Amino acid sequence: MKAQMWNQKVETLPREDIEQLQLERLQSTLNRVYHRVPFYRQLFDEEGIVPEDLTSLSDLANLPFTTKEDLRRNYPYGMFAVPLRDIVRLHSSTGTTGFPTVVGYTANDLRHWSELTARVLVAGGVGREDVIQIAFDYGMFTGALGFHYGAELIGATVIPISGGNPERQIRIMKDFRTTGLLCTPSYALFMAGKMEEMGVSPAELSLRVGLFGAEPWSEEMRKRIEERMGISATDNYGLSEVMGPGVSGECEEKAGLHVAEDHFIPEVVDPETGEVLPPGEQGELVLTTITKEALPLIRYRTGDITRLIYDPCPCGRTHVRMERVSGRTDDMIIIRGVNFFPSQVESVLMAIGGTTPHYQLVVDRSGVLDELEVWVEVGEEMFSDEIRKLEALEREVRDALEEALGISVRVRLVEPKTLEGTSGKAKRVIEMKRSEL
Ligand code: DLL
Repeated sequence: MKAQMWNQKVETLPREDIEQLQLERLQSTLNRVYHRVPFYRQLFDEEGIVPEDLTSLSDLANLPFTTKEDLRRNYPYGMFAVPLRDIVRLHSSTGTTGFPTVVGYTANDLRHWSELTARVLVAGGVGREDVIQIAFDYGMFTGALGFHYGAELIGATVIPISGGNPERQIRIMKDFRTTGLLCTPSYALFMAGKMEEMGVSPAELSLRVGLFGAEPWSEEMRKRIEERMGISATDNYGLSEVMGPGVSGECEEKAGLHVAEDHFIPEVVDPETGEVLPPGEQGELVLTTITKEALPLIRYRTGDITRLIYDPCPCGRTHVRMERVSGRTDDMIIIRGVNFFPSQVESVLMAIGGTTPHYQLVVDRSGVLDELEVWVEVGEEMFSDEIRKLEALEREVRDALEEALGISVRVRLVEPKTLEGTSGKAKRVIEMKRSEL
């Protein structure tokens, strides 16, 4: 069967045509930022670069990066390339460090954004007959409103329920015959648990597909969600600075997320040296926007670790795929010289029975040696069981983690409902001093 696409012509453009389009749009973006954003004018002047220097896509590698720090320094509107009267929407991200960055959109930017979320929604199996429950938080976060307008553009029925109140979410899901759920993967799993508690089986719902994203998650977590909710789940990626959701999303092949290459140019660089890596190598994703009017960004360092897959996708889309994001450069944990991401711990935990999907990593750096303690919530049945069984489970989890990570790990099994999720992004890592443990 032919894959469903929102914009077949653009999504299947031959590579040559994509690259020609990218070059033209990049040249005009460079011109615009040089003449309209003092930050870029100064940066280019310092490096002796004029926009006309860029004559091929490979010249992009010679341009300087833009970082989150640059956005912060120019807070709130310093990086905008249009006057405030042309901005029709603002969003912001608090970020992990709590200092906000502000992002703006012109009317055209919003049209493009809806087009791009429509594409990933259709790729994820959504059509005009669907009833879509958007359980991302509405507000300054880009997740809910970004998908909202794409879903309306398709003609789907939107339930703008926002995050929170899982019992109500499930009741509405049942009564309104929701067919598509949109939220963070951790919240989806949390709701799956609530459904079981409420005695609502997937067969009583009309749910068919789930579009999840906004935080890293593992293949094992996808399987758990699909099984427990009886749906097909796809991964969706984006970031507010660059636009929000819609930057890339999986198709029904579930083997990488197609990047909207007619709007963004992706590169993967070595996070240490900034060198562009050969196709297929893992590194930090760098994105350049080539259609954005309000906040164009040149070579923005996303901090997200992935690789680019240029092999043709069986779905027929020609836009390059990025592998699911394994973590952020600033989320990488280094314990006694061993580097890993929380998502690797998640893969191990999800494969073990008796635990719930809720976990947290507590990193203690106060002693001579850094220690990792993994808190895992135990299922109701298990918790009411004998202590001997709990001890066996604790050993099983510890052995599996030690084998996978190659370091010693302390495991703490915690009572059901200790680590329950919220509708926002899951907080997986806590750095603590020993006195706080
Ligand atoms: O999280 C936009 C979004 C909303 C994407 C809904 C998908 C669905 P921010 O709040 O600015 O924007 O956070 C962006 O979240 O740099 C990644 O580190 C992480 N992230 C987003 N999507 C994924 C994903 C939205 N599918 C930051 N897998 C990004 C892993 C993701 N990490």
